[in-house]
This record gives sequence, structure tokens and C-alpha cells, in this order.
Amino acid sequence: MRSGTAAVVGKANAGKSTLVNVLVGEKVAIVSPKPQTTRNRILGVLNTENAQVAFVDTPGIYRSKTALSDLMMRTAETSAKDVDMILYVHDGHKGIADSDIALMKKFLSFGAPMLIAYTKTDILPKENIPADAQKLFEEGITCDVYPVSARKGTNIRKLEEAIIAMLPEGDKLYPDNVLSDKSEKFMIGEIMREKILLRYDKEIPHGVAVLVNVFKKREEGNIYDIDLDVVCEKPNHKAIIIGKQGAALKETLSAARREMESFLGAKVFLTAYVKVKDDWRDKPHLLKEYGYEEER
Ligand SMILES: Nc1nc2c(ncn2[C@@H]2O[C@H](COP(=O)(O)OP(=O)(O)OP(=O)(O)O)[C@@H](O)[C@H]2O)c(=O)[nH]1
Ligand SMILES: [Mg+2]
Repeated sequence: MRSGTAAVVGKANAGKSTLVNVLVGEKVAIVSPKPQTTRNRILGVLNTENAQVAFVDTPGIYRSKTALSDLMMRTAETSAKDVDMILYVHDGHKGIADSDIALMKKFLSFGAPMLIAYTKTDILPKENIPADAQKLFEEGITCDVYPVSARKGTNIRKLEEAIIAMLPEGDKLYPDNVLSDKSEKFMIGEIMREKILLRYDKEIPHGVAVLVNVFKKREEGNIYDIDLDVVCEKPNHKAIIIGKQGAALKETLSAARREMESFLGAKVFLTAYVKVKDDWRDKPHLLKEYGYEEER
């Protein structure tokens, strides 16, 4: 039996959460085309016949100047310490730039063995691969590189085998029924945030926090009542989120409700209140209130 923890790190939008979901076989983390989708450290556990891998999905590395962003960068770094291995996810269709090399070297310096998942092979220009391999070689980065497509499922099992082979022999860290360390209530907030990331542009989704105030199963019937606050940073953001005659919010809520229903396997009555909290991303007490805390 092999078992251990693998930190999943890389630049924002590289495809880390998509890959973790595919490896685990369940959606444990939300995904969107916008950078900085993941804000917390999220555990996703993969059990195979003779191994257990505890993946730790992390916020992607991104330059941005808010207290929330600083906290996210610290979360990514601390998550890559005291692990059995690091799975560095690189967006292959972007090519390997000097900034990627610098980041790889930084994570290598943490001391854990590292593997590179070179993802999005379904959309990358094929000539990228030899050029990028050459660049890694010249930079002295000698860890194994696995080209994969999380979207198409290409080479995922090979990557899985390679990850497992890097873990120590040992007993499982988590019982078989544990898939994630996050609660259903956390996932409900995240599902809402994902639909907001998909629906709105520019600064709006980055300035949104979702607070689940009511998450309650009714005594009778398979029904949940869910009330949440969508907190944004500016009155004009609130107007855009709600849209003309509430149309935008209504569509967003109905997409969120559908996914919540399939996630919970129950009917959902969803209510949302849009609130404005100026610059909450820079206010430590609000970050804490919205669930963004220093993770050790
Ligand atoms: N074509 C293609 N797109 C992918 C693949 N993997 C992820 N994506 C897309 O890339 C975007 C970012 O994916 P995420 O999984 O959210 O990326 P992330 O690295 O977790 O991003 P952050 O949480 O912001 O750091 C999404 O639009 C995904 O659908 C892939 O294998 N192929
Ligand atoms: Mg992510």
C-alpha cells in the first residue's frame, strides 16, 4: 500500500482544479476560465486498490494586490510544504516562459519530489512540446513531465501511476468514504461562486464572496432551503450582478440551483441577497468572516 499527500500547484488558470477533479473522479473544486478561481486549500482523496493519494488543490500563483490575494499566495506556498510530493501543473498551450521556470524552481526548492503535469494537450500547438522540453533541459529542471489533457482524459492514468510511485509505503491517511475536507455547505457557496465566475466579467467575479447563511434540510421531503449573500465591492457591481429587472441574477441563480440539486441529490429552494461591502478583499476581519483564513 502506498499513501501520501500531493500538493497541486502552479500558475492561476493552469488547470489544477480540473485535473484534481479528474484524478479524484468527483468535482471537489470549482473550475472557471478566470484566474484565481480557487481561493482555499482543498483536499481531494483518490483511492485505488493499493494506494491512496491525498491531493491538495491550491490557489494559483497570480500577481494581484489585495489582502485576499496575498493570503491565497501564502496558502499555495504553505500547502506545498510538508507534503510527500508536488504536482506542478503547467498550461501547455501557453508554452514555458521564464516566469514558469522561476516558479518551478521555487517549488523545487521546498524539497519534495516534483512531477510536472503539462496539461491542455488537447489545445496546444504540437511544436510547443519539443521547445518546452528543451527549455526545461537547459534550465536544469530534470523532473518527469507528463503531457495530459484533463478535459479529454488523455494520459490521466499514466500520471496517476507516476504520482503513486512517488509516494511512500504506508497506511491510508483518510477513511475510504472521505473524498474532501470541505463540507456540503462550503461546496454550495463555491457552486454559487462558480456560476458568478462564469456569468460576469472583469473585476466583478474577483470581487465577489458568497456567504451561505441558511443551509437546512426540511424535516419532510427531500428539500433544502438555502439562503446566501452575494457580497460585492461596489454599488455598480451590484447593479450589474442583478441586471435589468433582475434577469442576470435570476439566470445565475437558476444555474447554481440546478448544480446544487444534483450535488445534494435533492430539491433546492435558493434565495440570494446581493450586498455591497467596500473593499472587503482588503479587510482582514471581513476575509475571516467570509471564510478566508490563514491555513497551516
Ligand atoms: N482545453 C482544455 N482546457 C482545460 C483543461 N484543463 C482545464 N482547462 C480549462 O482551463 C481553465 C482553468 O481551469 P481550472 O481548473 O479552474 O484552473 P486552476 O489552475 O485551478 O485555476 P485557479 O484556481 O484560478 O488557480 C478552465 O476554463 C478549464 O475548463 C484541459 O485539459 N484542456
Ligand atoms: Mg483552481
